[in-house]
Amino acid sequence: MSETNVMEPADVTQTGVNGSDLRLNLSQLERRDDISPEEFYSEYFKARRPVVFRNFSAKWPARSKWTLDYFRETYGDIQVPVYEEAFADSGAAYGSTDDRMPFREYLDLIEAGPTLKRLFLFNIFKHAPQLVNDFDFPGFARKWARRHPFMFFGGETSYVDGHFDVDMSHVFLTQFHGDKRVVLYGPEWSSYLYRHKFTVSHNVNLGKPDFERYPRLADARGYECVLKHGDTVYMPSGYWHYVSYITGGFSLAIRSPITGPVGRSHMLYRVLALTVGDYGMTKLLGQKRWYAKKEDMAQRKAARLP
Ligand SMILES: O=C(O)CCC(=O)C(=O)O
Repeated sequence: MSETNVMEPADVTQTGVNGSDLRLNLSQLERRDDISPEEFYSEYFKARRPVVFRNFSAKWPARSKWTLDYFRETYGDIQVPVYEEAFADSGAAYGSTDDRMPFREYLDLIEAGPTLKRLFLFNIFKHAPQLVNDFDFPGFARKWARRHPFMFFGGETSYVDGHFDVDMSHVFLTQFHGDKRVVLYGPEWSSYLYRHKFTVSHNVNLGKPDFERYPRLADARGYECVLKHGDTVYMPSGYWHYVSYITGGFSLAIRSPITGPVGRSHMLYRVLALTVGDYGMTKLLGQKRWYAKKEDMAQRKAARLP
């Protein structure tokens, strides 16, 4: 995606909410009640501009039907993959876990109080395909998007480190239960966020940023919002997102793949960089040494920024 496509935040207020660090240069994300498909396409989708919709899910049966009790009672026996380790600082991949438990137990856990345990990119539809009848795909979501809706669950205090999605999809993340804070940065800020070479992630904890180690973070301009029941955030392709759970809760992500030859080649490049470049270097140097090298390269690159 070309960097000139990305609109810059107009109103940088520096007013963080819900514990956000005021030294991060974040403006509150615009919230819209009703947007026509035409307006969404020209003002947001084409302009790669994030926004919070209040009514995206207004007519979905899921809006009132999908509750902790509903999932516990109907799908409580499913064995779910549970994540805990954040990948910042650890060198851990965010796409794998061996930890499993019955869905019922997991939901009890996030209802009981703070826990770092999360369900990430959880494909509940594999177990319960009928659940897709509880929501509508937006008109532009073609076959691929319809096959790849995912759910995300997390306990109070859990968080997902900053990253952007390797498939470069546009994401519509709708909140059903609880509140979560979402921080977004456009792809043009990657060097200021100390992105690790070949990857879609960094070593920065945007929840507790270390400005001594990452001074250029303060120069990146992003957005933040708090998603509540019924809100949907539109995250344009290539946008960095950091998510923290203010209370235990869950959401549904509908993803729309990037289209056009430029978008597709960008996606292919990202997938190749990660699968060949990053994994290849990990094999060659070992996880620890390669991670230290990526961090060093990110630091050097940020130091050269104007
Ligand atoms: O809401 C979450 O837990 C994470 C969302 C996310 O990373 C995504 O939609 O790509």
